[in-house]
Order: sequence, then C-alpha cells, then structure tokens
Amino acid sequence: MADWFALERDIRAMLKQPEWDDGSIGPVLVRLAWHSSGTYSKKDGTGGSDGATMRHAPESTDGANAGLEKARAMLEPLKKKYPAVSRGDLWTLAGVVAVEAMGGPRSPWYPGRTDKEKPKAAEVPPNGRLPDASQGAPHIRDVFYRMGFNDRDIVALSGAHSLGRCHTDRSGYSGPWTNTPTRFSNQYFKLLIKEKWTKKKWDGPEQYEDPSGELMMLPSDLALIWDPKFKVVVEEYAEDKDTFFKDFSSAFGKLLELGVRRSSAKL
Ligand code: CCH
Repeated sequence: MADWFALERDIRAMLKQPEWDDGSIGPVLVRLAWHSSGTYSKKDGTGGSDGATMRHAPESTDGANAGLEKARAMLEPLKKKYPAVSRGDLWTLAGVVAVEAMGGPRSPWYPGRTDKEKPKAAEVPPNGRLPDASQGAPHIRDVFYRMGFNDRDIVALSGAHSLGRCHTDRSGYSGPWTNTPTRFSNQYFKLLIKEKWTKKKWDGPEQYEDPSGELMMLPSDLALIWDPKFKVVVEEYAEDKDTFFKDFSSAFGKLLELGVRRSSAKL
C-alpha cells in the first residue's frame, strides 16, 4: 500500500521552482493531468489517464502535448521513490495537489490506474482528440461532449486558465491569462468579462491581448463569451467564486476518472 500522504507532501514540496516560468511547476502539472485524461471518448471508452499512454506514440507526438515531456520527467523521481504508484495515478494526483496548493479547491481523486508498458496500437489514443485553441464554440463542444461533459462543465474546467501561461516553443501562443498565474482563482472569468480584448499584432497565431498587452486570451477562450450559453456561466463564475470552486472541483474530479478501469473498488 503506497503512502499517499507522504507522496502528496513530496508533490507539494516540489512545486516551487524559482527558475521555472512564474516560480511554480504547478500549472504545467495541472496541464499534464488534464491532457492525460482529456483524450477520453465515451463512444468507445478509449483514451483517458489509465495506462499513462502519453509516454507512447502517437500520443507522445501530439502537438497538443508539446512541453509535457518536461512535466512527466519532473515527476519521474517520485515514480522511483514510490514504485508501487502508477504514472497514471501520479500524473493525475499531481494535478489535484497542485490546484489545491495554488489556492484552489480539492477535487475528488481515487488511485487504481494501471500503466501500460507495451500498449497495443488501439490502446493509445490518436492525435487530435484535445481541443484546438484556434477554434470556437462548436469545436469545443464536440471535444468536451465526446468526453461526456456539458456546457457548464466546459466553462468550469476552462477556469484552469487562471493558471500558467502559453509558450511560443510549445503551442506557438504567448503569455499568461492573469496577473497571478500561480494562484487558482476566478480571475480568468473576471478578465474575460471586464477587459477589452483585441487581436495581438504579431507574426504568431491569432490571439488576443488586454490594453496593457501583458495578458492574453486564445480564440477558444473568447469563444466562452462569444457564445451566449457559455457567457451566462462565465458571468456567474466571475461574480461567484465559491460556485466556480465547487463546480471546478467536481468537473476536474470527473475528468481525471474518465476511462479508468479498476480491478477492485475505488478505495
Ligand atoms: Fe489549457 N491551454 N486549454 N486547459 N492549460 C494551455 C495551457 C494551459 C486549451 C489550450 C491551451 C484547459 C482547456 C483548454 C491549462 C489547463 C487547462 C495552452 C498553452 C494552450 C494552447 C500551452 C503552452 O504553450 O505551454 C484549450 C484550447 C482548451 C479548451 O478548449 C483545461 C480544461 C484545463 C484544465 C482543467 C493550464 C494549467 C495551462 C498552463 C500550462 C503552463 O505550462 O503554464
């Protein structure tokens, strides 16, 4: 039986890294947990965090996962220290612990994922299952409905963009969404509503900036205020942080469970 409390303590202890981005690897760990889970398709039950298949081609080569090899490598010492813990469990737990350590809500999380060392081709999800930031509401709905989420879940989960930043050498986009990229908050929703977002003039892909030019939004972020159904929820979360935290907690917990097959009960 793994010592989960000790593992959580070790994850928390490694988050602060002054030389990394804004001083914490928390945001990239949240992204790893999300991308390892967000490949799930309810149509055939493939994808998801079980198996930790992001280590294997073609999933490892998906452009959407660029940069996440660094996050995976940073967790390897913990895999060595806790060999009984699967990478699938480690990557998803690290996301949960990171959100909480950065001031966010705790999400329900259960162990029991089994790594696939030599997966059959059909066990590794194809490229293109994760959302494309250049697209709008119909595409976002396609992708998240495939996972089994609804419009409210989509907006709640997108609130994770209060954290972290875009990197030109990973996605091609540049900059943070908020002034507090290592603090989990409802700031992303407040900024979506309150700021005037204009197209950034640069050679890179289409993205939007606030009047200061320091903060950014992706086309897929602005889709949340361009689509009237999404916008109602954005407005609610901008006003009511507690409801956002409650909804994020359950939607993120649900995301991390997608496609997980356990041989025994959850705990
Ligand atoms: Fe995201 N995200 N995300 N995102 N994301 C990026 C970075 C982060 C999309 C695109 C991008 C979610 C949904 C979406 C995080 C969490 C979540 C980047 C920049 C792009 C592009 C990557 C880079 O350059 O490093 C799109 C499109 C969608 C939905 O339509 C969801 C859901 C979550 C979690 C629940 C976090 C955190 C980051 C910051 C990573 C970092 O390294 O700072």
